[in-house]
Amino acid sequence: MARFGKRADVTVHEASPFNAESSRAALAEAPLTAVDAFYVRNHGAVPDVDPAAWRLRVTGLVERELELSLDELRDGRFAPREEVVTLQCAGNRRAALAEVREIPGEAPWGPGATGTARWGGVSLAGVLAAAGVRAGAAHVGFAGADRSHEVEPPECFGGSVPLAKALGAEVLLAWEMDGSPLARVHGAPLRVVVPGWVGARSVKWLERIEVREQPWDGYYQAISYRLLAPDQSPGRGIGQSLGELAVVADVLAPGEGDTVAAGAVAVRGYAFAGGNRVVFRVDVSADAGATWTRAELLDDLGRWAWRPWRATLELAPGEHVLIARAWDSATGVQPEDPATLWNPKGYMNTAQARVRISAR
Ligand SMILES: Nc1nc2c(c(=O)[nH]1)N[C@H]1C(S)=C(S)[C@@H](COP(=O)(O)O)O[C@H]1N2
Ligand SMILES: [Mo]
Repeated sequence: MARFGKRADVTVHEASPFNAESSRAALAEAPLTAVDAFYVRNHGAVPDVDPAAWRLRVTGLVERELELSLDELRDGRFAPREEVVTLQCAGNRRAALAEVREIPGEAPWGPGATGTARWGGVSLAGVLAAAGVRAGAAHVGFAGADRSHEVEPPECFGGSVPLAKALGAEVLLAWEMDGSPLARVHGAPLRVVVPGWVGARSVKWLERIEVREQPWDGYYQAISYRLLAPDQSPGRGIGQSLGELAVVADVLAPGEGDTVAAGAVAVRGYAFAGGNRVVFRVDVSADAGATWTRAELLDDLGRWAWRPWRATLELAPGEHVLIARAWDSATGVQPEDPATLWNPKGYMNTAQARVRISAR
């Protein structure tokens, strides 16, 4: 059952910790994802943080440790900033990888562990400047107020990004989502938003920023959220720590199993490139990849957001498999096959999504 103000059409993978994803239809509604349909990814219970008593601590390799209240973050000493940012969980569309080979112990996320919102707050860079970053600093860590019991002993959720990314003005400490106060389930009173990076680095219920020499050594970065080769098992430092998202596109409408009128059919979806990359081309196929049609790129929401696209395809009556593939500004292109991307934790499924529809 949906909770935390989410709509009935979200798919709940787990009630506790609460984990839920958007439907393809909800993602297709508008360039910005409705907050009540926006996916939720939690590793522990949603904490109850009293915003009046809450403080953000800035520690580690800094000249001055800081302790900031919400009012102090918002009183103008740091310039307010908004960014339209697509968040995407590294486990988005894991279900397609699980069809290749089982992925035990991981939620079978479909295509809706992603969404786009206008986030409002201040740049992390401004707060780091106020603290003064000391020589030797190379990473900036974030610790949340939630406790995860997926780890023994339980620990807070956390992660870090390299200092160079943390100093980018686009990395936000956000208290607003689409112009409204950030919802509790999305990290109130304050969360990190790291554009272009796996959702896991956008730490919710932020309590502490730690400027470090080394990457975060907690479970969710040192052991989990790492890309492993098919024959590797998770362990401290094994595999590649996830960071920038890879290029990805999906078909959002029509959706899986839909029936449409034969003839000219409007197909819509999104494409997204992580890091500093942008999408420059999207192709769509209605015959399982035998022929491709160039899609029209729609709303440009800025470099940190997905690109909605549309293509018109002539469909004869019968069954069709719709596929989209995106190309990014580093000339990266989505690989074809989930089989080539399979990995033991089922991360970063950027294979071409297949949506089966019928035309009548
Ligand atoms: N404190 C905390 N922050 C967190 C998480 C968490 O479990 N605890 N999950 C992360 C993951 S894996 C993702 S994909 C995003 C999801 O953000 P959302 O729930 O607002 O959509 O939050 C990240 N931040
Ligand atoms: Mo995630």
